[in-house]
Amino acid sequence: MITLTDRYPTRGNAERVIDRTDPVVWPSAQDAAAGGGPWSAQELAAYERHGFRSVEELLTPAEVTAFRTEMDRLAADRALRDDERAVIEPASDEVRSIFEIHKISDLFAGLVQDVRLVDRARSLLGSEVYVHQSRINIKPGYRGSGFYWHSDFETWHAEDGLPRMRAVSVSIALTDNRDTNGSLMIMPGSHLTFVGCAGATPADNYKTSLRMQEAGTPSDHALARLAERHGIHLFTGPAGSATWFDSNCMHGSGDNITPWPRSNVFIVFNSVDNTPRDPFAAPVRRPGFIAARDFTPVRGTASRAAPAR
Ligand code: 6CS
Ligand code: FE
Repeated sequence: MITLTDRYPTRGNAERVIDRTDPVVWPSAQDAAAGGGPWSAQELAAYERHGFRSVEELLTPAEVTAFRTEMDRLAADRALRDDERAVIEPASDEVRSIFEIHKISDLFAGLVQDVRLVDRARSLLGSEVYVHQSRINIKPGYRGSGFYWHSDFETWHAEDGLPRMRAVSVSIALTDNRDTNGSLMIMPGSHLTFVGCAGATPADNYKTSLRMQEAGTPSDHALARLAERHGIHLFTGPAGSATWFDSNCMHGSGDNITPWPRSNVFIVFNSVDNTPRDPFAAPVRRPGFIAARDFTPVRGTASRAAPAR
């Protein structure tokens, strides 16, 4: 039997910090830039260096209104609240996240196929892409809880079995992301370092990690080293703006005690050449609503939410 090398060992007895051995922008993307793809050569170079790229007004105000109304409808759905795909805030009974929204909602199903998202993901990953995970993080006002520092890839490698760093998240603001309401923070350049975390993955970890992540979080020492070297960038922007960020960026966000919700939709595109193997550091793989088992490439069409121009 062929045993797959684990390029990124994690969740052993001790923390291990190693260099990334995967490309950030995969080979064919440069051709796309040369051939007038969705990103310019300068944008690809900046993404390579920092691990992220933001786009102003990806969605029109009318589209933002449509998606936010749909988000409110989903969050108010009592049946969905009892569904495993809805994660409830620890300090209130409000919804913290809703997963697999592209399977629950027709409107969000259209968004994950939208060329404005798909073409940019294909260009960065250098291949056809499918949706590994979709979610809304509502982060309500007053008692919206944050997300501690982590690398998404560390979890998607350890618990979902993604072998390589060939996935990208796009975070789209559905409410204004302010400097006060718990907006996303990324350490620019941290995607080039992999922090293999100490501590084994507990059974059924996802049942607690989606509310408060413990396994797979770096030590204070490792975080201090990364923060000293890279600094911390806070992503603020009006509803409708978007940020694409590499799967291995060290990122997190604070609690929200302001009256203003910080609600974003996140879509994770994975390369069809990077489909999951067995988990690299977990007893069993996570359920399909967090780690898709449908690897059908997204087609890339005009969004149904976009008003006729
Ligand atoms: O475990 C996961 O897949 C999720 N957890 C976090 C903190 N970010 C990525 C993803 O939503
Ligand atoms: Fe994350």
